Amino acid sequence: MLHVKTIEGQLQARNLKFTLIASRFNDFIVDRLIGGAVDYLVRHEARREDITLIRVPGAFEMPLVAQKVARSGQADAIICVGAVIRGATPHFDYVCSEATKGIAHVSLETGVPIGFGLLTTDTLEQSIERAGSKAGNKGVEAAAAALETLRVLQQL
Ligand code: INI
Repeated sequence: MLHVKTIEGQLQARNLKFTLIASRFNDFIVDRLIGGAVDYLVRHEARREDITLIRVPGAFEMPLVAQKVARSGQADAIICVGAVIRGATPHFDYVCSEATKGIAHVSLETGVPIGFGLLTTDTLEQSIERAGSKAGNKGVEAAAAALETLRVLQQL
């Protein structure tokens, strides 16, 4: 292991404010992602009253709402959770692409870290696997990434 000055984020969420942005589309999957994210933050000492949940219709609407939250200063970090599942038409590709690009753009434009917990899967089964079953819970991963990134940014 190289001995160099290393900056890394401590996973301590005390006194931090988080906003979760969650889509209603595929809500039975998304509810599991929300549960995972909230559970992670609370286990890392966030207070429940410091976690706000905003519901949006679908993944496409996430970037605009994230932009308003980020610009308002009401959240130290944002976590987007949703599920886009491929159907018979190209609609899936447009929704995924715009949601992903938009969320990345908002984070870069505002400097607010955004955990990306948007499932983009070919099948319903793949989404279920990533929402608290055999492939983990993407909501937990997104909350962890948002917290760690915020803690890194605070040191730069
Ligand atoms: N939105 C999702 O979040 N997941 C999906 O799987 C999905 N599909 O498949 O259509 C979806 N579409 C809705 C879209 O995000 C917008 O809410 C809608 O187009 C209205 O603007």
